Formats: sequence, C-alpha cells, structure tokens
Amino acid sequence: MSTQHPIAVPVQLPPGVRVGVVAARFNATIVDELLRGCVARLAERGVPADHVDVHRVPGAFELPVAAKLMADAGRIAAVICLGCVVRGDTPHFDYVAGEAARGIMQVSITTGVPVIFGVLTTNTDQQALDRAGGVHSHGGVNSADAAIEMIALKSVIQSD
Ligand code: INI
Repeated sequence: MSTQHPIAVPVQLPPGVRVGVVAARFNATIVDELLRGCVARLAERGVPADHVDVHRVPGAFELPVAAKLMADAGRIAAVICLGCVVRGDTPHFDYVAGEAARGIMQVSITTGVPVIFGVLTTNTDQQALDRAGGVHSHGGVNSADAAIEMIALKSVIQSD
C-alpha cells in the first residue's frame, strides 16, 4: 500500500459541527494511539473534544454497526472508525478486515454520512506501529483529516 497520504486541505467547517469516533479495543496499544492522534487533530482543525463523541467496540468487526447507530442518531457530521487488524496464521484476518471495510462503506453510502476507514490492516505488529505515529505517518491523524475534508465537501455540495 502506498504511504503517500494526501496533504490536508484548508476547509471551512459548518459551525458547531460534531464528529463521532468509534474505536476498537482489540490491539488496544495501537488503537489507543490512533484515537489520541485523531482527537488531537480534530481539535487542531476546529472540532474540540467536547464536540467529539467517542465510543469503543470489542473489535474491528463491530465497527460498522456502531457507525450506523451513530450516523442514524443524526447528531454527527461524520463517523471515524478506528481499528487495527493484524494478519495471523488463519483466514480470520480476511473475514474481520474485509467485513469491517465492506460494512463501513455500506454504512457511509446508505446513510449519506461520511464514515472514515481508519482501520490499519497489516501483516505484522511493526507495520501497525509504523502507521500509528511511526515512520509511516499516523492513521488517526489521517482519518481526522479525511473526516474534515468530507464534512466540508458535503456542506459545499448540499449548498450548491
Ligand atoms: N479484531 C480486531 O480489531 N483486530 C484483530 O486483529 C482481530 N483478530 O486478529 O482477530 C480482531 N478480531 C475480533 C473481531 O473484530 C470481533 O471483535 C470478534 O470476532 C467478535 O465479533
């Protein structure tokens, strides 16, 4: 996978915007860092912590349903899903990572609420660490930037 993440673009956010974050508890060391970086970046970009609703789920497989519940509740402009799935010796990885990705996209398209795929899917723990503030950027920060960009895009499209 490429590590050339897009550079964050300056945007105008609607006033008082709220963002939802759902974070898996599986691989907690990694996901807690994704969450920390994500919430910090949202604050930097104009969404303070008291405008961020954070919920935890057991694993990445549970992210889509939690995202759907948050999107349906109607209070938030985007949901950021954070998780980390590391390939093991069995096909379990493919089911968990694949269904998380598929479910997240399905929730986003069916609700019209941007749902961000902030799930690291790696072959090793080191690759995950590298992408959680290590040598290959920060999945939580990148996810916050993606959410901000999509919220602004939706606002522009809907006011056209
Ligand atoms: N969940 C993860 O978030 N990451 C993993 O690496 C993982 N592995 O390897 O199994 C994982 N499994 C749990 C899964 O997400 C569900 O919580 C579980 O199957 C209960 O539905």
